[in-house]
Amino acid sequence: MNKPKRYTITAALPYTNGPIHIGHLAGVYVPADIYARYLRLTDNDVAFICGSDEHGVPITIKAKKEGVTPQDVVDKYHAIIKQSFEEFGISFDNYSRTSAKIHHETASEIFKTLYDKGEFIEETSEQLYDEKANQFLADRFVTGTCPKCGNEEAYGDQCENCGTSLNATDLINPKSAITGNVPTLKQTKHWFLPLDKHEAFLKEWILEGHKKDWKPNVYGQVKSWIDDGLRPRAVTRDLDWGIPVPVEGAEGKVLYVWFDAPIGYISSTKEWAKRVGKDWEPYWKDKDTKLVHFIGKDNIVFHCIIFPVVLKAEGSYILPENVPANEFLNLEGNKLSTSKNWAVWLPEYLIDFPNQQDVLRYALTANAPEAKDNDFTWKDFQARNNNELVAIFGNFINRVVVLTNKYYNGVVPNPNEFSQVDEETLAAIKTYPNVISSSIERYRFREAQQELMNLARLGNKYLADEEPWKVIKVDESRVQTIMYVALQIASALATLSEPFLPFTSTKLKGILGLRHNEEQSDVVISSNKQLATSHKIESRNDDLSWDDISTKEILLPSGHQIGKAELLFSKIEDEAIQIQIDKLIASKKVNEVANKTVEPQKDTITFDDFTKLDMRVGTILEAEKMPKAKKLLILKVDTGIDVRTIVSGIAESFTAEEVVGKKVTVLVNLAPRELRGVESQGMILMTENEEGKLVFVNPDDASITNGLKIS
Ligand code: B3M
Ligand code: ZN
Repeated sequence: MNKPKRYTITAALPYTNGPIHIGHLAGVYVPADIYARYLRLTDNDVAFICGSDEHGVPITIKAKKEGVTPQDVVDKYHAIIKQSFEEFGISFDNYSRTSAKIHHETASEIFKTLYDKGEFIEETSEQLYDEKANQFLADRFVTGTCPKCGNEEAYGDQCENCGTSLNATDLINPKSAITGNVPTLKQTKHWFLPLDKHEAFLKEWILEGHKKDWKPNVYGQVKSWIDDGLRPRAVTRDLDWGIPVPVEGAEGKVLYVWFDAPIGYISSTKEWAKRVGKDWEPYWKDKDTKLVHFIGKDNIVFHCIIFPVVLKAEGSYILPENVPANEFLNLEGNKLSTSKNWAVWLPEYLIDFPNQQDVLRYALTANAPEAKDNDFTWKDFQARNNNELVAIFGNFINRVVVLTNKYYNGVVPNPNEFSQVDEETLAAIKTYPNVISSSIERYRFREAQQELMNLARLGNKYLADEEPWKVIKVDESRVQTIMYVALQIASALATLSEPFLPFTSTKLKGILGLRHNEEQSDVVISSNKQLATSHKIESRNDDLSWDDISTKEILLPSGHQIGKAELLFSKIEDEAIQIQIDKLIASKKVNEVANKTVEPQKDTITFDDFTKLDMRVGTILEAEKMPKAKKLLILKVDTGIDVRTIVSGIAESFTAEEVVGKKVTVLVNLAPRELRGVESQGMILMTENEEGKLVFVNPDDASITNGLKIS
């Protein structure tokens, strides 16, 4: 498209069933924020839109588990998510929620329009039903084997292993996620969006139209779905949490969460427009608007096929120009998991690393899973900070500011004659905005950030080569020029770092005495403002725009007063990293215990009851299989009192040879019992480990874990 008149940038609406973690940040929010900030800096009209996705099965499952209502769950996490985004500097123009009235209205309206246009198929079909829970099972209420890749933990709407989008009835061996029951089939009426009917449009729009500009991972996934053949997809559900289906004869049914959630982008835009006194419609309906969806790879089908089909069928909307989905970020070699508590949670990071938002933004971008899954490790995080932010960026700025204060009381000196190196350096600064832009515009944020660091490297190298601290002793006038050139680089860094390191940029502008452009975004300014004011000094220069860096001859003029040196970044010590690693390991353990199912405790007994049990240590002297009995061994056990016969049901776990010589715990005063004609005079205490194998009670055996029952 020609230069867009405006941009609508959306970031996937997070499910409101837990806080944000680094996987969400790396995959969606940091890249989207870099893009939105960059566009604002380059004087574009931008609406950066997000909100909480408050419907859908994961939320009802969480509510059931915690014994609260779905509304309680979403109220709690909406507040937590919204606040952590603000503190982290994600500069949404609006953060809404899908339980908002405006959203219910907008989603209902779009459904109605499609319904009235005859875009849906109404069909009664057999759907999975949980007799015990009295409920239909769709989406994440049901798990089973993926018919495509064989993953045994596929969900009723999607297999996370191969990415295939599924209907619940496609699953092999389905199982209810509520009760564990095998579902039955029951008839119910639903509305289906006939995706197959839109195949030609999708082929032309994506397969032909976006072959070159969409990321290969996105394009490839979409192509394979289309090639596999599209099928009608139900857009309603039998559930009591969601947006009621706004047509007659649909009582007790709600819109499918993936029908309503993307419409959340539209309702959030409406909410924003109303608040700032704008018209929302051009942001969604004008052909000169560039619509870009930032999402994770598991959301591709919904954003590239289903939502566009809805928009197209509605008729008055534009389609996304690009959907730059990222791959997944792993953590210390394992898949991030909310349920397994294997994650770095944003609210915790913000507490553990105060005022270090930019370090995490930097590390996540440096290691972003743009083309393939990537791994976040705390060691890498530390190295990125210490070896790059501190040693390169921070070090350069610190030297420039300290020396300018030392030699010139913080006043930018007058340059004298430029050497060839000076000229080249000044010319090189001017190339950076374009280089970085070109990467950002192709959604290559890692590359863009590397280029930013290259500018800091250029600064470091310039100072190291020119050695003003030595030259000052022999040629004071040369040092004026050197410091002038170095200050120009510092000033360029202050502007060009803004999309990537917004807090650092604000701080650096403060140090350099550049006025921060406070109109950039309302959300983030609130958190950046404290920084800006804490560094307030006489501002004489307006903030520079992105293009100023390549077009203005002078970025920081002679005579301009800068502030005192202050560290932009500080070293992260090994201890701080170890704390995080220990925390991860501990939280995983706690979670394993919490998720383990142990048999409930039996009724309390008295001490007298207990003293009735006579347990002794014994040794198995002989063992033989009970003829024609799969489970039984006949043992001769030395109990210390006597040698007696005990019949034990352990033959499926041990051979007779294996147990001879083993020390065991024996309940010796259990009333004798006859088993297959042999009298058993006691009982050996055993436990069953998690694999279902019987084992002797030996605390040193690693397979014996807490809570296993001794019997
Ligand atoms: N809430 C899925 C997710 O968090 C979903 C995104 C909705 S975007 C409209 O992965
Ligand atoms: Zn699969």
